[in-house]
Amino acid sequence: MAIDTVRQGQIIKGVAGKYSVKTDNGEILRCFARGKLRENGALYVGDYVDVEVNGKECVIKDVLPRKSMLVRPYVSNIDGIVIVISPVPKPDLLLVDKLIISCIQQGIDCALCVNKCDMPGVDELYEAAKKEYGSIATVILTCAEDGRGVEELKNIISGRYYCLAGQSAVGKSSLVNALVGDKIMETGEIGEKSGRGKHTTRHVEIVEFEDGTKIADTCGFSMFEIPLFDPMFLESYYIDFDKYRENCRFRGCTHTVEECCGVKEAVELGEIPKERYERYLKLYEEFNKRWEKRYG
Ligand SMILES: Nc1nc2c(ncn2[C@@H]2O[C@H](COP(=O)(O)OP(=O)(O)OP(=O)(O)O)[C@@H](O)[C@H]2O)c(=O)[nH]1
Ligand SMILES: [Mg+2]
Ligand SMILES: [Zn+2]
Repeated sequence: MAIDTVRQGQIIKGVAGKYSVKTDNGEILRCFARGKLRENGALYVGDYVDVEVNGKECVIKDVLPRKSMLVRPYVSNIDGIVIVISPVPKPDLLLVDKLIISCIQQGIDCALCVNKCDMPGVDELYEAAKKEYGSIATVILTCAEDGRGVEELKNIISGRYYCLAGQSAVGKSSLVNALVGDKIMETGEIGEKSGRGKHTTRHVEIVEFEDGTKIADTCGFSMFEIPLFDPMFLESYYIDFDKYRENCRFRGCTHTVEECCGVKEAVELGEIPKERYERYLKLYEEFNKRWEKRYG
């Protein structure tokens, strides 16, 4: 059969091998993938693709080069991440640290949103978040229920394409609804006993505003391993250590066992939060173990 046209567009949703591709003129094509692109993990939400249109049949046949890509959450071409935490479920700041490393690796922006500001314990969490991450990311306080801080979030993402990321049930989909002003995303509940979320969102989906701003709602997660690299480079992704690194006596100091270490001194003086540094040590340890076993 002759090919009618080849169209270009962006994948805005992918569920079970079916993709929604939005073309430049706003049309949504329902597509399947071809050949190698059918394999798991070959296509990301956010990908710009070439689509062959044959009457009613639309087939993705090519992916254009990606500007950025993340595996957790699974998105591409984003300009930045809004990491969401809340008092419940209990925040996992090691997960936040890892997401920030991913942002720096990909050269994209990072904001931290402390959601559910109507809940007890949020002030302490917000203060801790500003202390730990204030020099790395914009930290904001929001409430998806009553709309507090949502305007500020809108300003951060304005004119760009961000994804929301974080644990299940922190309120990512609720924030998308608050931004849109309508309940377009399904939201979940928190288990009474476990205090954990139930993984309500099962696929990534991009929502676009009239001014071209885009936000991707994503699936919550609690486990995430950064792709392995030599542990000696881990510290270079801690940009809040930058100011103190020059005070280290040894070049290539990992700020772990070395003497005369500027980073350790800054921790002693309270300039680098102790909790952030201790999580760095934990991640460094994890990386070392994985690095030693890298050949099986
Ligand atoms: N009190 C309060 N509850 C909120 C707020 N935002 C979200 N919630 C509640 O938190 C629960 C989880 O919200 P979701 O938006 O489904 O969370 P999610 O991060 O999208 O979760 P996953 O899709 O599983 O990753 C729901 O019961 C929401 O009503 C908020 O600002 N304040
Ligand atoms: Mg959700
Ligand atoms: Zn050092």
